[in-house]
Amino acid sequence: MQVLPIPEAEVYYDEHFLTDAEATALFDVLLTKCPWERRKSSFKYLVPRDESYYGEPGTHYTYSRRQYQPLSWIPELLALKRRVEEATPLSAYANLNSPKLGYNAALCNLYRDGNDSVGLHADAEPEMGPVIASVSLGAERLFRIKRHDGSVVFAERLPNGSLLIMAGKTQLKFKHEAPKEPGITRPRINLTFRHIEHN
Ligand SMILES: O=C(O)CCC(=O)C(=O)O
Repeated sequence: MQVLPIPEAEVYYDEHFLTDAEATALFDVLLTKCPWERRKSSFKYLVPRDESYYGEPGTHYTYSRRQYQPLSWIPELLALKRRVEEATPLSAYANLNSPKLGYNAALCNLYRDGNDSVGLHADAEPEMGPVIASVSLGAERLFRIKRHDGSVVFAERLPNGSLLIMAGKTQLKFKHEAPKEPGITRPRINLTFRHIEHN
């Protein structure tokens, strides 16, 4: 796991977290097992990707006026969550003066092809912890992290089986996106593990 040298951010990256074979097998299972849903955004347009949301009871949250109610973990996601927790460096929590909390929910995104995307945003809802771990499966897609002035600090195609963890003040000081890439015809699944806590 490498720490990316981005001043004011805290981003960890492992391009080969899962083997290609593991990642492809997981992709195939999730593609058929998750109840993918294309939901409406706050402006009544369809969000340009399909989603499924899993987690422990009580991990519901609202984003962009969409309510997310967790489905019960399926074994494949629970096993992956445990591996992601093991791979998450202790420093991600130590730097926050926090014990290692782990993850209690996962948002799954399915980008059916390059016309699907997620726009520039930060995951900074008050109930969402600052350590967010993102596993990519399937087609390689561009992932960018930008400062609020628009300057790009990270732009890489996240490969099948990679793990990228955003921690510290990354959600407060930066935004991230997976832009449209019309030439891409293959699907990609992205899983973001989060820690949701309501006070
Ligand atoms: O697909 C990705 O790599 C990013 C997903 C994302 O930003 C999110 O779920 O909040």
